[in-house]
Amino acid sequence: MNSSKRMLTILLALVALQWMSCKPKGASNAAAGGSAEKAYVAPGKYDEFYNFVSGGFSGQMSVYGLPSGRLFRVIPVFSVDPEKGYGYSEESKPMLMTSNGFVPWDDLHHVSFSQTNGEIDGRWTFGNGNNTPRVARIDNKTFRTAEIIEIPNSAGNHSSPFITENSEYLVAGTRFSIPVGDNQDVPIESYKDNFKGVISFISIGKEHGEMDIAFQLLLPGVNFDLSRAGKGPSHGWFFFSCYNSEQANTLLEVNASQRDKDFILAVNWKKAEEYLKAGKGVKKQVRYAHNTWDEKTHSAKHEIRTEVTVLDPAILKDICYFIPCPKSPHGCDTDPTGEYIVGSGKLAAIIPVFSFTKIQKAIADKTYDGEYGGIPVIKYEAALHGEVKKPGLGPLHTEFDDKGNAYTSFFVSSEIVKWNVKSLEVLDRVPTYYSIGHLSIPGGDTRKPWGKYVVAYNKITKDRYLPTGPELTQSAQIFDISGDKMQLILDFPTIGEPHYAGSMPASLIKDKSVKIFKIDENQHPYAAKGEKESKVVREGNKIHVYMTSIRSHFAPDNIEGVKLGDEVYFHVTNLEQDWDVPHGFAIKGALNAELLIMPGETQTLKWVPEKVGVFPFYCTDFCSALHQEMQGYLRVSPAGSNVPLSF
Ligand code: K7E
Ligand code: RUQ
Ligand code: CUA
Repeated sequence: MNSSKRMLTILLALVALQWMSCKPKGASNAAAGGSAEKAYVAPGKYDEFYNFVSGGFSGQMSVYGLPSGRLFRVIPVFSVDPEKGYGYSEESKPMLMTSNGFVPWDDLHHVSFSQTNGEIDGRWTFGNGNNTPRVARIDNKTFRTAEIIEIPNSAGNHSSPFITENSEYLVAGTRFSIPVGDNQDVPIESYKDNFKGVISFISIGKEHGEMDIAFQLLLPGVNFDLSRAGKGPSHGWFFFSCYNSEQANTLLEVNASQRDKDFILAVNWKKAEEYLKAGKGVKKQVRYAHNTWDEKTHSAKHEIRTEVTVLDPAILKDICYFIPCPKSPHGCDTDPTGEYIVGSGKLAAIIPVFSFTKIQKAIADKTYDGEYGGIPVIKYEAALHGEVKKPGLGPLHTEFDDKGNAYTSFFVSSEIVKWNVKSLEVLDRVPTYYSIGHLSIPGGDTRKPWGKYVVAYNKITKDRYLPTGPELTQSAQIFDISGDKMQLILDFPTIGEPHYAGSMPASLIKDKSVKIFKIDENQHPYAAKGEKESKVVREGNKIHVYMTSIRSHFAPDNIEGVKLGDEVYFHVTNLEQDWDVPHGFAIKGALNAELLIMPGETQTLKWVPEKVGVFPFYCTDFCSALHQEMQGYLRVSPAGSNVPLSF
């Protein structure tokens, strides 16, 4: 073992040790008296902020109130959700289609909000799928997934869905470099020759938010980790952290973290746009899914797209620049002024802060330290504003308040450290319970933060709650940051693993929230817009049940004449026109989940009976005093029997 390998092994062992005993010493781990009031929102009162939290490997997003920590909704995004029939109804299944078919799970790490002039505008929330590379758009008026786009030439869409200040683009940077192009069956050992790191710029429609892959950048085989757009003076640029600049394909020989410095990649996307206009892009044949939800037909449409335009920054020299950044950078965050870019090396003992002005000067003067994969490397000192010295162990992510301060999460030393962006002076530190990953301040990644709270999203819960067997909930903690000192005011459990989260003032969304879907506007092809339109129609072996639900019955509720070999489609229209009166639908033995149908909506459950008999169905959501009576029967007869269709 050479000495640098030995050092690294020791460092990794230390990190592991810290992981096991990460309870900060000498700190009081309960909210101090009086501070709990700050998180108290009286019954019937509204929270000040909506907090959208990624669900990690649950594949979902959840919505909490701040500062109360009350859970309002779990939004199904990349994973099926039987509670809402998402991924079970015929209408929602296409949302989860990919170029590999139906993929009902993903790993959702980050959220971002649409912006106008660098401020949150409240229209859409985006989330990334880290496994089968995808990005989803949630419509904040309905709190539903409205669109999912798959990312070709990519694997592990981690550096996503970070967004530019007028929602021109959001990005998707591959976590794993992979072989790109026609021949992908190559030896893994040929990594350095064949593997590429690809970043996608996804345009967002001004009016309706629809996503489209505008272009991709073909880059050396590093791993892209996180990113942030420039803002204000640095608008037009995007910054990405990357690790594994060794381009190692195994960690077993501790190859991937040998270099003293990895990189931040600075991308001049305005320049990329110019090249694109000038026809410098190369069209590549690929296959990726694009799925959209239509609110009028209450259905998703799945299509496969087949082309992307690729730009090569090793040829088009002035799009991309690497900046050295110490030891395995993770977070890469730009401050509200747009001048400072904060890198966080997971194994580094300092936080480097880069200056956009200095980066521009270094590019103008060509203050380079050679090239990496054909891309200029700016000299570290030439780009550096300064380093925060001895801030803590294992810096991960940084958010900002509206007073020029930064808040960095430290996984290993399990704390949040507050420091001043200009002076780089450490101002305060507070322990987290335990081992914080991301952190979030409302608007803390934009030009307009609301510096009232910082929320820690912790990886380990340990002794914070009553034990629940081997697995404990993951957890968030809210700190009041309105004063000089950060103050813990609340813990709350999360759904799945919370990675990044965002918060916005409730006023941006709450009055725009859709209450019902108007039944007259329902364009679902199998809608029954009144009980009189309810019917059962046979088309070959397909039985279409045009069913209505209203408190407290289904129509029709007795169906006969279905035969073995038939496929039954229950198209259930909820006729209610009051806010929050869903009806559910389930039938005995269906190899499926339920439906949950909101007022004015039609949803379809497909059922292929496998046995002769009489099968009860019922409403699954308590809807009135006669909810329990909301039921019916369907009779299945042998194939070839002459029971006539009746309802
Ligand atoms: Cu959890 Cu953003 Cu995937 Cu850092 S990443 S902790
Ligand atoms: S019934 S109100 Cu199913 Cu006891 Cu619920
Ligand atoms: Cu409808 Cu219960």
